Amino acid sequence: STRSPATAAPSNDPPEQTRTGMSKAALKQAYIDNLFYIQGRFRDVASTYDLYMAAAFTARDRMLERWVESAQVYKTSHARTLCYLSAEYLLGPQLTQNLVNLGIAKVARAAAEELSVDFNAILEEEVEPGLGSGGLGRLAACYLDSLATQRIPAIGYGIRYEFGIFDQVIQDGWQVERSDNWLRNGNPWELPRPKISFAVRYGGHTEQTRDQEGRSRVRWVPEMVIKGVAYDTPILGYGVRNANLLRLWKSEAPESFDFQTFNVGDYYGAVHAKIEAETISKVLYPNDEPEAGKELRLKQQYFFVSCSMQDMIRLHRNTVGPLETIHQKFVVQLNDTHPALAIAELMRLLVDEQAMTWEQAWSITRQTFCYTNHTLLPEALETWSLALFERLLPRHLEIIYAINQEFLDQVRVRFLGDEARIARMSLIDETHGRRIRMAHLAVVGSRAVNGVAALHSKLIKTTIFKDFHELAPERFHTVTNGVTPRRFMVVSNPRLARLITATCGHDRWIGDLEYLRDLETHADDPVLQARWRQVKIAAKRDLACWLDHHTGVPIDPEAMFDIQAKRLHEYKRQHLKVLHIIRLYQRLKQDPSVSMVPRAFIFGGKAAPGYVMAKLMIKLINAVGEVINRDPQVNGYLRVAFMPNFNVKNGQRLYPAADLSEQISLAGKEASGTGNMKFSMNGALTIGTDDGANIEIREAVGAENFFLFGMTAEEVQRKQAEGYRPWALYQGDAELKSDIDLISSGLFSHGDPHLFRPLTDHLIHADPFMVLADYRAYLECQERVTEAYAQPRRWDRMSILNVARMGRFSSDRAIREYAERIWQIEPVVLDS
Ligand code: TH1
Repeated sequence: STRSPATAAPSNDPPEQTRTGMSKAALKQAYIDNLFYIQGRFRDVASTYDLYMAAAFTARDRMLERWVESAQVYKTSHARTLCYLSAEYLLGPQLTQNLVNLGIAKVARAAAEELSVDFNAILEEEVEPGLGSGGLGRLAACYLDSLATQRIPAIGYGIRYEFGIFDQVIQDGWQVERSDNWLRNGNPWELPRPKISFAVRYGGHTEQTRDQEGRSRVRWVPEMVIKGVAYDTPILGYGVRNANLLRLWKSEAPESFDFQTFNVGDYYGAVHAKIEAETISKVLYPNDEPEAGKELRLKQQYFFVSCSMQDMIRLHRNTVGPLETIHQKFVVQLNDTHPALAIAELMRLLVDEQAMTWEQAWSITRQTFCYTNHTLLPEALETWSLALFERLLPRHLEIIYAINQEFLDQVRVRFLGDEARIARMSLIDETHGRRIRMAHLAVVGSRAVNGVAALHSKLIKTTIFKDFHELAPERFHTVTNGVTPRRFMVVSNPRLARLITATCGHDRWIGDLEYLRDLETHADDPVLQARWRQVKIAAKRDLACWLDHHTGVPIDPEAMFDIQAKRLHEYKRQHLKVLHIIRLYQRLKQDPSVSMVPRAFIFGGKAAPGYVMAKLMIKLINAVGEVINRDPQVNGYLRVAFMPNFNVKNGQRLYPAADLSEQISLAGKEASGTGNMKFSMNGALTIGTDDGANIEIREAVGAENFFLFGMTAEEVQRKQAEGYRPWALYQGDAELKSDIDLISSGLFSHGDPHLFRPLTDHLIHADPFMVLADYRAYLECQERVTEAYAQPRRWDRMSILNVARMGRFSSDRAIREYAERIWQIEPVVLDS
């Protein structure tokens, strides 16, 4: 029998249920057991870390039960399965999320507290796996949650980076990067699978050979072979018993030593080979929109894609059988072009290793893949130099040539004699010194291509993929991004979740966000409005307290919390926000008697370590904050704080506390945005441009409940075609000029007029993201915001309606659209 090792009261549950029972008594027992048998501790000597681990294992045991059950049902059901390939997953803290999806968040907390465990303290102990850089990685995590919730059998494939996105600290106003050693204390959520491992090859050359039947074949003789080992993390759905799998690959040397090398005495060389293998999954590239050409990045991409495709073939063999049907069993979704090499790799596996004909392999491959594009920014479109590619993946280059030749032959027939078109569509770019265009490979090898918001999907069809759209319009789709309300409402804003549930009289909205509409009829109810305010102010108080503690900037919770939190990038225009702050500052300085709605400006976000301008923008924000926060003439009205290390955990502190959400990218540049959704779901109003998903959010919540400003994407295109001259705008607007001049005067840089010159000069002379062109419209729109905020009842109504109408932006809706329109995958219901 399972006797307790410690002192917990004996449980009343029948013994066979205590192991993973959900009652408070069972949870207490399990907690004590795990503390004892896994951490080797008893209550009195356990550290907060031990207590966290025991809680995590208590949750995990219960997750595994569902996981095994799902695996069994999926195996026998012949259900189609989605393989989601993504180089990034930004999961965030796991414990609360998993307790919510298990349906035991409340009782687990109660159980812990009866054992005198401070639950909030153990939550603070948790480190998050930062295996992504921004919206794209977080989107992948939201989709995992919704795939399970929508009962879609799915495997997420990716890389188990040993170091995720760097930790950001702010020193003297500058960003400083610290490495993220997230595995330091162990990871209770993953299960290593040493027996699930595959060889991955690099370099060398190819040879023509013949098989037994005399058919010609290609043999790849690599220069280096490494091993990928699977680490599995279970992913639960909400309100269902389905559990899916996140499988991340870690790179290792095939043997701990190359003994041949060792025996001839090259001990150092042998160890070096091991280190080289382990380097591949060592660290995440921290750029949100990548810089191209890094060899290790290409190695990483091929590494995880090769392991994943080999694993998919193995799973198909184990369950279904004939390889010819693999496209009926699996759909592979490519999260941007980072995994696009999977197309060439599947071809190689089918043709070279499984001896399939090229025609059949191509037909299967073309039916297997779907590709999501996430950006139009030219510098983010991945290309690889042919020379590098050939050196690392000689066989894949041959395959890509063959795909390209066949494809261009088709184009030639359709568009006779249009050589310019052929050159534009080729998988090889000959204009910038021969490079492989990964986006073209992804489009040619996929049966469906989609953008991530309506505007974005329209733009890809008229710009980067115009020729492809003309060739095969039926392959282009749109699926607007979504975010999971479990994490971004229930987990991060429990007070609001409780109020919504009480107001609606049910909590069905958590599993089907359209039910938030039940709030609409209460939008003018003064009782709800008063409670709504209380919930908001409580979240603001929490955030103010955190910011005071971590930045030393005291903020009045009564002030309007005006927040911009996202990666630092010129196209996202954090500097436009800064110009607004400087304008208000100058207005107050010029007329100290002027009265204002007090505002706290809060920023958060990381800059790519090599992006000099973005780092200078962080310094500018902090420098302006330093002057304003210190000046008693203005700091009753204005405060500026920069939250260090914006990640999922810290984001969860921001979204509930925002009154105003800043979504001010240049129209046409932000493919979708997802932070915009997270803020709005938590009752913030949006000030935003006509860009990405902002457009659809505005449609959903109503134009009267959204602060729109600035040029449209079309106006941007027109202005740029006419020749944009920021200098003229600078000269023509006295306030704009004086705001920029104040930066270059040295006021914010202890008298140094040079510090921010690169930034101000760039704005005045180039301004590629047209900050100056939208400046006036932005200021005017902010006046309307102030006016609305000064009328609390009106503001509350707008805030309630924003939440009530956000149902469409649940990732559940997005996943249902993918499943129905793109994947043709049916849910698998697990009963009991
Ligand atoms: C982001 C887009 O910028 C953002 O608008 C969108 O909401 C999000 O993806 C999810 O669709 C992107 N992140 C990356 C990251 C890399 C490369 C391209 C993009 S686009 C590394």
